[in-house]
Amino acid sequence: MKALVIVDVQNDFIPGGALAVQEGNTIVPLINELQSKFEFIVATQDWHPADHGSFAANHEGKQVGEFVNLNGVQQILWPVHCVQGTAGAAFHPALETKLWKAIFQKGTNSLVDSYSGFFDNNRQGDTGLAFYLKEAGISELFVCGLATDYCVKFTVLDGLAEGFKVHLIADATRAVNLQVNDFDLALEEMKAAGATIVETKELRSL
Ligand code: VGL
Ligand code: ZN
Repeated sequence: MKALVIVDVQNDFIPGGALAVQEGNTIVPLINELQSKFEFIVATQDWHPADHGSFAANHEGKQVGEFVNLNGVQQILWPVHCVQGTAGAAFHPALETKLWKAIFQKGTNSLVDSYSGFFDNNRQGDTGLAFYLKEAGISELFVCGLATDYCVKFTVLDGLAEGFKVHLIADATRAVNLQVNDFDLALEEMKAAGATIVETKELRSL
């Protein structure tokens, strides 16, 4: 059975938010349309404690975009974003949520970042998403959301590593694009790992 996985469509990743992804808002109507095609929908939510180690503000003298060593893992520093319980961490207000089976929160351990909806970046922490999907008989994932070059990409790669067939719904994602071609590079990386790239319009007939 197939599932739609909606990654991090939260206010802080929308223009006006703390870690705004350009055009992040434009995917919301597409994702709402896609939801009507799926019987099984889950979402992930970036959900950091205020003292999270990925925030530049928590490293004296460090700026956004610089790197630190966080518990042995190289970590790029982000603005403070998606702090638990804040408006920035809430889902986009126009995003339909009532059909969701479950929400998987990630990035809750201050000592490690978690781009993937499945595991922390050092793979120590497990959100339970893989087990949950397998228990439900899901074998095929359709992934959309924010951001293509970080949380979407790592969710796709871990989904493949966990043995799921994975499709990226490319037009229902947007990238941070720290470098201008990061969206394209992320797509290449996902394809090389075994993901299929699809567009919303190909799913309209499902
Ligand atoms: C994300 C950077 C930091 C994402 C989350 O959702 O892609 N990116 N935290
Ligand atoms: Zn984050």
